[in-house]
Amino acid sequence: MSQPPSLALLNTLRQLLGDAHVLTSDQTDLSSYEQDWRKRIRGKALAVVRPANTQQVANVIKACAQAQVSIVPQGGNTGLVVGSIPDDSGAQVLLSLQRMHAVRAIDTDNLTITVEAGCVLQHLQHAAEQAGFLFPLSLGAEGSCTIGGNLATNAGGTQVVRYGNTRDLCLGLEVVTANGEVWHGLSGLRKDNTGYDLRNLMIGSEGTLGIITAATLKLFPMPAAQLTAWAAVPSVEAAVQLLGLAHQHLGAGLTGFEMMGQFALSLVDKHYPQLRVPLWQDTPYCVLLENSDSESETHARARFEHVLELAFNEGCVSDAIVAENLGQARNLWHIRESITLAQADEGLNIKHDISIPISSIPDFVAQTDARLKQQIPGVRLVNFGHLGDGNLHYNVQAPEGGDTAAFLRVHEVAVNTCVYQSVKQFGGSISAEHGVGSMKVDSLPDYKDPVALQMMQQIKRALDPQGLFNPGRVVR
Ligand code: FAD
Ligand code: 2HG
Ligand code: ZN
Repeated sequence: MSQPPSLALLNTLRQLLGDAHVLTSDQTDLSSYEQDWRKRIRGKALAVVRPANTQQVANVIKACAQAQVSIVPQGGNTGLVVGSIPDDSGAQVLLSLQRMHAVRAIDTDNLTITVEAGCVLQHLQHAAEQAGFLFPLSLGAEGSCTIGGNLATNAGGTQVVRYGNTRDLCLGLEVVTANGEVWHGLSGLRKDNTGYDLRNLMIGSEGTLGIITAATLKLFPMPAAQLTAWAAVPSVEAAVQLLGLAHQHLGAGLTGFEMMGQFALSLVDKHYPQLRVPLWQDTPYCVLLENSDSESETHARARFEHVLELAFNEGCVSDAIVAENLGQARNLWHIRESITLAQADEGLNIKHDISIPISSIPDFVAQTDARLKQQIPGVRLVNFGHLGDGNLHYNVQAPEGGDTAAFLRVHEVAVNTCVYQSVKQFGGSISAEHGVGSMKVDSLPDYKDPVALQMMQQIKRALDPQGLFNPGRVVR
């Protein structure tokens, strides 16, 4: 008697990878693979497979393609749009890249590093640092997210104002295609106009077009000094004005510009009082600025103080501190990076990751705040993010003391519609850096140019005709 197809596939996968690297729920607790980071959704995989090298990934894809079983790639599972967990069918294979974490090469003359997709971002940063260079991608989840996941989502983070998104940091990719072939695109070239840009097509495709197995990335010189300042600003307009001054007077030295609303900071103060959030009580917004200098700390400090002095005189800063040492600077960044956790501690909430032309952000915030406050009396807005990139995390928390689950049930759809309509009005995007995943896939037709969406669907069909790579994510 022949085996059921799923059992036959499991046996093939075990032959390809060894029993220890094909995990099933009858033997292993798979919750860390099957549940999203926010613990809002739990799927069920046929199996979690953990290949050790590119050839094994290719073999897994071929076996799954033959069995017509779909595949969900996963790195650190820190994504915030539910794109890296299986659906609840129990029929999908979850492909974890975590065992593929090697640094393959560093070329100090070409200023490049080549790493495998499962390399954790923080390890990559350390490897670059040990070689005397900077790999500038930085985000709150860097201790567990992987470079493969960063590339697949085109992650942003806190250095984009100077160095760009993950896409801007990548020169070459190695990718396994939907029929199990390997595209050897690990070029360290800064110029290559030999046709369509497949690298940039794969970046940001969230596992729907190919499995990224390795990447060649740009390295940068280490700055001689990095200074961090924390400024109280009287309004969003003032924060935008401060950004203009910082661009004008720090030039390429401006490497970070984050804005944080008073309520967002009050949550950090409430849940992590040991972090001692400065200046938040008497101001609607605070700004975190970073100045990287290729000369010296004295030079950096003088330039920073000059900008802040101008800002005081123009009235766009009411108070400010410049970190005296690395420990203080780290603490200020730690406060910024703790908002997500503090918000989770406060209870279930609605997240938005939006971008708007920077010039329109003050009006966007004023109008959307007013609409939401009218729609839901007592609603609490957790507004923070990468103002230097025009990217806000315009998150929405239930009124104090309310039933948070009921809040989501009753208000989530209407809140999303209100925020997205406002984003549309101001010419923005409903996903700036986190991606589409399954959370935003049904909203895309309302907010994306229809011709662009059609081309995306055509590309998906061309590169993954069986629809086996992360189905139901990004495009339907
Ligand atoms: P996963 O979550 O495992 O996967 C994300 C997506 O990529 C999924 O669609 C998955 O299928 C696909 N994928 C993963 N690996 C591969 C691969 N090798 N090949 C093909 N597809 C693959 N994001 C930002 O942009 N900026 C931030 O500032 C930021 N801060 C965060 C802070 C916190 C506390 C948390 C929890 C998350 C934050 N994120 C941020 C979101 C998240 O960390 C990023 O999206 C990150 O890039 C995901 O990496 P990962 O390895 O965890 O990917
Ligand atoms: C950040 O910038 C992340 O800290 C997470 O992108 C945003 O928690 C969020 O909404
Ligand atoms: Zn962010």
